[in-house]
Amino acid sequence: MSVGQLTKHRQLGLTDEQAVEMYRTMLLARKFDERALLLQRAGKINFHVSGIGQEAAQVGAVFALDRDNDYYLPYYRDYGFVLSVGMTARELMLSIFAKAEDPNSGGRQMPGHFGHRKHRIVTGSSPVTTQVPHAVGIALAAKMNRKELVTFVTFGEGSSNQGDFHEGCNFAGVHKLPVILMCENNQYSISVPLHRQVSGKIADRAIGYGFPGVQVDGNDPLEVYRVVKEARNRAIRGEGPTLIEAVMYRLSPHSTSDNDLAYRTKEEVDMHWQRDGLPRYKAYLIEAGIWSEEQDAVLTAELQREIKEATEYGDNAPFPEPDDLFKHVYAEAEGEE
Ligand SMILES: Cc1ncc(C[n+]2csc(CCOP(=O)(O)OP(=O)(O)O)c2C)c(N)n1
Ligand SMILES: [Mg+2]
Repeated sequence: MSVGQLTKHRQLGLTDEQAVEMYRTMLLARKFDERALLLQRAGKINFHVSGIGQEAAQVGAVFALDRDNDYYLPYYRDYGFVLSVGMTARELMLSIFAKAEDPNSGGRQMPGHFGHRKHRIVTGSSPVTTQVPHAVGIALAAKMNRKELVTFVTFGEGSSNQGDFHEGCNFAGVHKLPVILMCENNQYSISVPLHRQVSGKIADRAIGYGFPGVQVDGNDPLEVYRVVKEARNRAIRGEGPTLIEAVMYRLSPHSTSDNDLAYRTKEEVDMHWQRDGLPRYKAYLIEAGIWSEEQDAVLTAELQREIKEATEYGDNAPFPEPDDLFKHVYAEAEGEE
């Protein structure tokens, strides 16, 4: 690596501490995910949708945003995303164990349906890409109220064929709204490979709506940071939306209910493990002289403890009361709590 490449994070305006913090968050997301898969196999939780292989883009993107003001509309694989915004491993565990204290939905929603009022993480719905028009609407409100913020929304490449995506893009383009749309292109929509989903480039779709579309290496957190930062600056200047296509690979099966080797080969999956963004970024930090194998061992042990404590907390926490079933679903009659 050249000297320039070794100080890339500094050139982008990140301190050494922030660059390491990004790595810590990526690793925490990975450890959470691995534990969730184990818990599902052990019969402790019912279901898990893994985000393994997508952490680099998720974390790189959120670090480029304003975590005190921006609005966040993640999709179901976004553990690295929501941990970067400020959710904790304990909160994610409460969600997968479906416990009353789960901040996402009080244990009522399927896991992966993130929502956290304090962090402005906006709760989503199960039909894919419905979060895009929501993000566009919040961006419209921000523009009307002259608030200096952006909305950041993610979705899969398969989902970008849904009408909601196109309607949202068109409206956002016409009204030059401060919204950043990031497609996590992981090459599959359940069992359907990319070439059977779209014939063009996802990023090029932005041209049709009159705003820039950028393709970026989704395994490189610093590149994703760079393009999201640029997109945010554009949005704040009043120049409107940006579509970002982060190219990555879904290293896990679609969900714990999926047998991926029915439609892809082990060789293909193994090849993509070689491009995993997590060890690649660790190697960058070590070569840049701001990280070491010794520090990495200490961090790994610390995160294992954090995950263990979060798991025990989630496992032991009480389930929601049956009487709470309709809370936040129907309006309550006057006089009722
Ligand atoms: C409108 C709608 N159609 C179908 C589904 C079922 N479904 C859930 S996830 C998914 C695949 C989406 O693929 P992609 O957008 O590429 O995201 P990925 O799962 O690969 O991250 C489908 C078809 C759904 N939730 N909503
Ligand atoms: Mg996909």
